[in-house]
Amino acid sequence: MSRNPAQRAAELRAELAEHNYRYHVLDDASIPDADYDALMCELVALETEHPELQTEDSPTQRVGATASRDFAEVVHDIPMLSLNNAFDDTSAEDDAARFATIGDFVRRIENTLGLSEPEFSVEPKLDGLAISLRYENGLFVRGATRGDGAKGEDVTSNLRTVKTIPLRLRGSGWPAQLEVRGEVYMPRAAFEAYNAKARESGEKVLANPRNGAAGSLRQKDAQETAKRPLAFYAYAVYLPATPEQNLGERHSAALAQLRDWGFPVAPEASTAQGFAGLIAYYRRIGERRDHLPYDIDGVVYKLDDYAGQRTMGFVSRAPRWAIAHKFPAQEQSTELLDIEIQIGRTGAATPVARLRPVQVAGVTVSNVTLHNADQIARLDMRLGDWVIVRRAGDVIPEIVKVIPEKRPAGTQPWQFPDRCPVCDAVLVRVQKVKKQTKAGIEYEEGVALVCSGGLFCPAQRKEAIFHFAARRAMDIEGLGGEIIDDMVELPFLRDGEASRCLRSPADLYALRLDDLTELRRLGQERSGSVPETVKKGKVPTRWAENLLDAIEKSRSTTLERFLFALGIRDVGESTAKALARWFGNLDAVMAATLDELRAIPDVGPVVAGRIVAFFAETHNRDVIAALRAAGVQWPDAEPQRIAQGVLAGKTVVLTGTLEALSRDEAKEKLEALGAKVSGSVSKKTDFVVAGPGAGSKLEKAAELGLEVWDEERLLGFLAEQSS
Ligand code: 9MJ
Repeated sequence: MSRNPAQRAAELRAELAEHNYRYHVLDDASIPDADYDALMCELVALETEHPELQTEDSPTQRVGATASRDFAEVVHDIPMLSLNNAFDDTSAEDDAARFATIGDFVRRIENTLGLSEPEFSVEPKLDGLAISLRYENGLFVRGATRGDGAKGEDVTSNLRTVKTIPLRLRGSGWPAQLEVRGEVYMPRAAFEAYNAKARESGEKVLANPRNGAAGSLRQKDAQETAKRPLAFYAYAVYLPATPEQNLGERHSAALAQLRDWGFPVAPEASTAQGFAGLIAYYRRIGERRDHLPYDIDGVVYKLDDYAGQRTMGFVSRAPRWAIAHKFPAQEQSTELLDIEIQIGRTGAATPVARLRPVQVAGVTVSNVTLHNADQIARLDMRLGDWVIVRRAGDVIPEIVKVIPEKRPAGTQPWQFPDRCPVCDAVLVRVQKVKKQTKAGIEYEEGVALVCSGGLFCPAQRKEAIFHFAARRAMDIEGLGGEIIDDMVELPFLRDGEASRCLRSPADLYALRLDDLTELRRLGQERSGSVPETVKKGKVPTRWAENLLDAIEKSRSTTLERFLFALGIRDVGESTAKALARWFGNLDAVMAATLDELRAIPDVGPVVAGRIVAFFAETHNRDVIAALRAAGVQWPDAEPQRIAQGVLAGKTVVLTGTLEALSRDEAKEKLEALGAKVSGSVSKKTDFVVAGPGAGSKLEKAAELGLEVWDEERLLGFLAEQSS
């Protein structure tokens, strides 16, 4: 930053002009509003201190950016005002200090007009696009954007598509010429619905409702605008024929009149008395902000009495009789310091952004959970980047975008690590199931990564041991959640000279009575509930003996229970049973290849992948070896490789396009029923499933006289099997 005020002012002017252009002309804000406001404040302060630095083209001297060339220019007969903004000093101790700017605003009016506690029209400050509507003899004739306040763009045909803008005024008594101003906005629900549809059809989604409104109004094709769910609220009215006059005497009454003529006015618009009334309104609307059907970024106070407004007049281009009181910003920019991977209890790897702490809507944010690797790639987040953090109301903070202009040199795209940061096992990619219906499985967007070190990863230890001990797994009675918590957190286990926590299920089989009494002692000490009897040296050992018995009993088990107890992702009891039957012994299961596993009727490709990844981890194999060494055993059996599905022994060929199912899904389902799905038609084929566009395979099937199913028949058949 340059020290020289003239240089700094020039820098600020250039920077603000660029942001202005991007925001108003390109509808692509490059920095959050709060950053823009801060730059503007700095420039205003510099120019106030050094008036000689003020230039004609300074952004402090106008309202917006120049109009884009795509639309005809409209000169506003009555300039479109901008409002001065008031921001809270959130570090202030009391309301007077926190709302000092509002206090000054009210006092100035009171002093100038010799009033106390004047009446204000109070309105929500919509976050949309300001426009001006001209009516002649009750008919809508022209609509324009604000542009720079003096000149805007003629967007009449686009505005005609906005359903809440009256094309003809209702009632009577309107002046021959009327200019109504207000905000075009996109209601939140409409924005969500629009984006959901756009996402589905692969079209571009809108960044936020404000961008949505601005972009929609700038469409060159009004039919395009008509597709966007825009709405309008009126908040000002002028008489172009007699610009020195107002409509009636009070602004609140003029708004009521506009309502009668058919204009929508925000239902939250009201009146309030004096400073206290304004602050009460600000708080009331602030509380309702997240529940309003539209986005607002503050409230607006306007002296209600028009005569008073005329007396107060203007400074620069902003009125002295009105002010916008902004809510603390919901978006802030900050630096992305790191992306760390957290491993959850079940092994799910979640990336978390570590940020330089920043205040967002009144709360300090330093960590933001990211959805998945795809989100990081889509936003192209890189370490050292400046990012925009958004926190709206109760919503969890999120990173909405990277500021490309602020990217330091030499950054690299972020790569999801291959290995678990806690235990170094391989992270495997999985698709999370959103819902499962008869028609098939619906997956969540993007892939998730999961640590495959289930048996030994410290992050997953509790869950792994809990599952291992479960009734339907190793059935260790008495080994429940709280004891497991203590076991993996307290150093109760004597290991040579030192003591340590339980690390894996294999450790269970080495436990001795005094380990468990030590565990009980440490647990009671931690919770501060050591009974008197224990203090006196009497340790009850009954529960410990029972637990040791239960552990002992679990040593003799079955292969299917043992396989289930390992906690391999997606290997439930029935898959464990299928594996046990198919292979007969553990070594064969551990050595099985993907293809061998996929031959089992109950095992699809995803589950097969999980099994292979699990046994590929040396640490998992070590824990299994330790369990066996500790005497955990089961009877082996002869492999029983009989496919049991209804399609066992049948060969099926899929051809053409299927609509309700993908090819892979159809294949998986048929295989689950025991079928072998083959790529080519031969005499051995039992039947062919053909969708539209089927070619030579269908011909061949006809030649061989094979049975041919359409997709409907397949779906019917599958539904029958699963019902
Ligand atoms: C918004 N944005 O909701 C004004 N505004 O009045 C309201 N803007 C305004 N009033 C004069 N409610 C200039 C701008």
